[in-house]
Amino acid sequence: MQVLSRESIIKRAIEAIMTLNDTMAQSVAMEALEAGIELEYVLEEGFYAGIIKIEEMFKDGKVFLPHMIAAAEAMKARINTLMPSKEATDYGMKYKGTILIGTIEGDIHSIGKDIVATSLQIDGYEVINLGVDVPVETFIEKTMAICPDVVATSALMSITMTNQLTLEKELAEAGIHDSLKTMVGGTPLTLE
Ligand code: B12
Repeated sequence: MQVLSRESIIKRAIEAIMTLNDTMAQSVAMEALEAGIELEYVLEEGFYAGIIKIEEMFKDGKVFLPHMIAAAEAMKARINTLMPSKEATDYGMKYKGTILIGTIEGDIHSIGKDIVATSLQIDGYEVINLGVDVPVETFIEKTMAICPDVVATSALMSITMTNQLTLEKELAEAGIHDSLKTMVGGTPLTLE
């Protein structure tokens, strides 16, 4: 098999995500391993860079929702196949901690949350994704059972954003807030 250069592999990884070509994404991943390129580099500079480009195009109205969803799904599938593999460990992926993530109660938006989950996986975290419309009580129960390093929530609506605050309070009331960090995100939130 011909060993391709770093540049051409990264270019093809970006193209695979942008054109929603899962077969191409699979072969790029295998080519990268064959060429001895670190998996983390391919994930970050290739697949993740592809999804960022799609997100920008979506914001600019150049691609539409189905494309955004399909690209996010393609990247998630590819990363899920690669991450638990022996190759991932062999090629230097380091475990940095466990993150519990979900879209907060009352909110079914998943695309941004899944992109964040995948990018954290790429960065070496074990990510437990609880899905969407996750009740505050479920976050509390899972936190007690799993003891994650971080509890992360997403909210895309101003009305559901308040449930992120409820979770903060309930984690504190349950006496477990001090043992972890929380992370909140989603469009209605300010950087602050
Ligand atoms: C796609 C979409 C939907 C899809 C969701 C499909 C899916 N599987 O997710 C569908 C059609 C189902 C939908 C439904 C609804 N939607 Co909607 N939807 C959108 C839309 C068009 C895009 C959101 C999106 O996916 N963006 C792309 C992703 C990549 O960006 P993102 O989500 O912002 O995520 C990024 C950051 O925010 C951040 N981030 C996100 N989460 C987290 C978490 C952490 C921890 C961190 C660190 C960062 C982070 O990182 C992400 C990656 O960069 C927005 C409008 C818009 N253009 O934003 C409206 C929007 C969010 N929806 C809205 C509404 C009102 C609804 C509905 C109530 C409509 C209705 N009347 O039925 C329902 C919601 C029902 C419910 N109970 O949740 C409103 C919310 C208004 C508000 N501010 O409250 C918006 C803003 C549209 C509008 N202008 O009115 N929606």
